Amino acid sequence: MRGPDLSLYLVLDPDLCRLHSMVETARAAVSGGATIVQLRDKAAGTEGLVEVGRALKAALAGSGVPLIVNDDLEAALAVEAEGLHLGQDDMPTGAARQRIGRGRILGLSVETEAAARAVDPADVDYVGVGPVFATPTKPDHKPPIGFDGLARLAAISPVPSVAIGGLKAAHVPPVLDAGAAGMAVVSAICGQPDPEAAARALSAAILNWRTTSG
Ligand code: TZP
Ligand code: MG
Repeated sequence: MRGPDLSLYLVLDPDLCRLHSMVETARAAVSGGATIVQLRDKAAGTEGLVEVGRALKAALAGSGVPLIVNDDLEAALAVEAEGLHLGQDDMPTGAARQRIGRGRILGLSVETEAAARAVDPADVDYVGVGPVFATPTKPDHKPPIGFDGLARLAAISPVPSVAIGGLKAAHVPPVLDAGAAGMAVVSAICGQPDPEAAARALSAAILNWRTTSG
């Protein structure tokens, strides 16, 4: 199976998305070119995730854009999301793979070289690498790794990498030059006055990089 298109990866945050709601933000971002969407709500609990996850799944139906649920395997299964994203402190990826089956996408956050080396490509489809920059969106983030760190971790990782952390449209060239398959953003889309236009600008920068350097 070919992997998902990771190039413009929207991570939804309920607080930052307040202006347009997570569902409306996702819909707008997909119209603008987002290729994959993650529901990340640390405060929701499984029931809350399932409720908004179902609404997101309905909003994305027919778009071909996969929905990934962060942290919560039970919610991902209940929503029939296309995938699950885990961090280093969440359940082991082997156990997660067993539960979600082969047909779903499994992502893993990686912040260190040791963690990148430990990724098992039999279980993990992509890694989220970062934070590239410090970001107020995730107050408890690990030390920023910069573009050099991103390049190192992307080279070590046996599966495609998505860069995350403080990234804006201007960062598309250095992110893709570093070997990442895509860029994940929260605040560059969530809470923007026009999330569709924000996604379109990011998408255009990715297309431009591909035609000039890719
Ligand atoms: N993981 C590492 S940084 C981050 C996550 C979820 C937040 C990125 O948010 P933003 O607003 O794109 O900097
Ligand atoms: Mg997690």
